[in-house]
Amino acid sequence: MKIAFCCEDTRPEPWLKGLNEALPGAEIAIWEPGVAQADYALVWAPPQQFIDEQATGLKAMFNIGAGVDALLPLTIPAELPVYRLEDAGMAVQMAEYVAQAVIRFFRGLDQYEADMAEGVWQHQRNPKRADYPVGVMGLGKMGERVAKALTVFDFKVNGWSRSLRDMDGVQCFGGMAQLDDFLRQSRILVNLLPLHAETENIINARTLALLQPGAYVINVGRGGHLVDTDLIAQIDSGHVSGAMLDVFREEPLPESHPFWKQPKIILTPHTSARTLAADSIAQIVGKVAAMSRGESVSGRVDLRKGY
Ligand code: NDP
Ligand code: OXD
Repeated sequence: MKIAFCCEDTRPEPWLKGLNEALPGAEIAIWEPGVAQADYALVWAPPQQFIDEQATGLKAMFNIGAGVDALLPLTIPAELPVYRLEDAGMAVQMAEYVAQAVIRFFRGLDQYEADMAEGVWQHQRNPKRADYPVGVMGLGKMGERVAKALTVFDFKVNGWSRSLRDMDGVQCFGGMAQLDDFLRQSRILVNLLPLHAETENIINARTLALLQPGAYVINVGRGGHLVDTDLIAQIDSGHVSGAMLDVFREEPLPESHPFWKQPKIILTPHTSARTLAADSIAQIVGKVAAMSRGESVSGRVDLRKGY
């Protein structure tokens, strides 16, 4: 079996070592133009040239991330099965990250940190949990885990997805027709949508204005979901009280970007849920084995839908 590894900006060593250990006898090589045809490929943001050279001969292509937005601009043959990572150790990290951000906003920890840095010993008024309903956009592998984690802290949790879901302890909303109701009933907005044509720029002046006053935004989906200037305007107007952002239209975030200078925005460098090589390899190798037994495999991407 031949496996091609074509993952921009990814340190290949742990992947090659892990794949060699999991698949002794397989030939695993970093893709470069002109190399022999592979049977399977692991990709992250591959160039079109990789698709043109390899795609028609591949049995399957595995995206080593949950989001496949980097594949959407490419021309990929419809018959090539493309799979994405399903959780693979990322959902628990996402739940940690979002829970800490929600709790930070709810408990006013930024203010306490600022006070303590100034030597000020002072209590704020006790916040009321009921005043901080959280809305999670996207209830897939990440969003579901996040929504459930927040219910453990007794937050009122709303969830929005394309199709209407039914989740214990979460008030679910489905489709564009219910987006505005979902937003009106939420104060802290968590974005865990995939980025595609229907979701691009979805966090904008109109949708932010529908959130309850003193809103917060936690963007862990993709930078392209958020209209940056609209967030800054809503913070300046006082309608949005703060944000924690992990993903950006351009990464690394350019030095000149106004987010760096906005004290009410906390930034992290696309790190809310890191891809874990060992867990990801175990999932991919399990899927390759299932395919070779002729079994159906979950996590296939519908490139027309965009996720
Ligand atoms: P899933 O495919 O499992 O879930 C996607 C969810 O979004 C589904 O609930 C889906 O609805 C919903 N959705 C998609 N399109 C729409 C739409 N047009 N309107 C309403 N709902 C929609 O994805 P994951 O949970 O695995 O990952 C989600 C995203 O999180 C990734 O695409 C990636 O961008 C981001 N991510 C970010 C990471 C980071 O480190 N910052 C790490 C990992 C992921 P339905 O259930 O009806 O299909
Ligand atoms: C992913 C990511 O999509 O890390 O998996 O952003």
